[in-house]
Amino acid sequence: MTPTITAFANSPDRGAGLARDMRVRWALEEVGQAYDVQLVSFAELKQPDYRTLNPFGKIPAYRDGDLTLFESGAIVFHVAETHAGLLPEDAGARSRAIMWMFAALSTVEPPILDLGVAKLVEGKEDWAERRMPLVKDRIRNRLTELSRHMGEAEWLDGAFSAADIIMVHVLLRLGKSGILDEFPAIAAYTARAQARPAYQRAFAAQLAVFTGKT
Ligand code: GTB
Repeated sequence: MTPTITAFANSPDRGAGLARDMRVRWALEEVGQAYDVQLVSFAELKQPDYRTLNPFGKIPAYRDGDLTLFESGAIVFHVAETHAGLLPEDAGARSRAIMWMFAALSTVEPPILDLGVAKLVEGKEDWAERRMPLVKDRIRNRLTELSRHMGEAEWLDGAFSAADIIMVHVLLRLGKSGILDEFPAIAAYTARAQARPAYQRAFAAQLAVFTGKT
């Protein structure tokens, strides 16, 4: 059976690959699993029908036969568990890859998301400018720690894994902030990941949704 994922019909990032369907597309491309895409509008996301897929009314959701999943991390994990190539065979290495997926989502992603909140939600508050250095420094602290861990390593822990998909996609959300450039080893890590054919295919597929509408 071909799984179906949900994605924005009109992504606010205009095809920059920052919305979270990109992680799932990338994982599916890495393992060579074909997939269908259900494009949804912001209004549809909040309808009762869509909330049967994701109670929180967000993309991505994933359906395969009787199984429905939401949360991009859980979906990527499921893809990695049910296909060869994205989780190590060795039990310890596999647990560490799963640990890194959690680290990406619960330790590295929150301060990066906060930058978006600081700009888009709080940007007009009279205290926004004063808060911004704190927000950026929290990201820099995480990236300093991540950089120290990685050194010159190619991937987070040995071979490329589902954890690298999640981590790199989390880091790419820093976009044009310039913060990634302050960490050459991490910038090289994200560039290495973006050069993977599976990333390129996933990126092209989500970009085509945007260009197809213009
Ligand atoms: N924790 C969930 C997961 O990982 O799946 C979070 C899912 C989520 O936040 N989805 C967002 C969504 O559906 C899209 S990815 N939002 C619609 C809504 O809440 O109504 C977040 C996102 C949105 C836009 C950009 N962008 O324009 O650059 C980047 C990322």
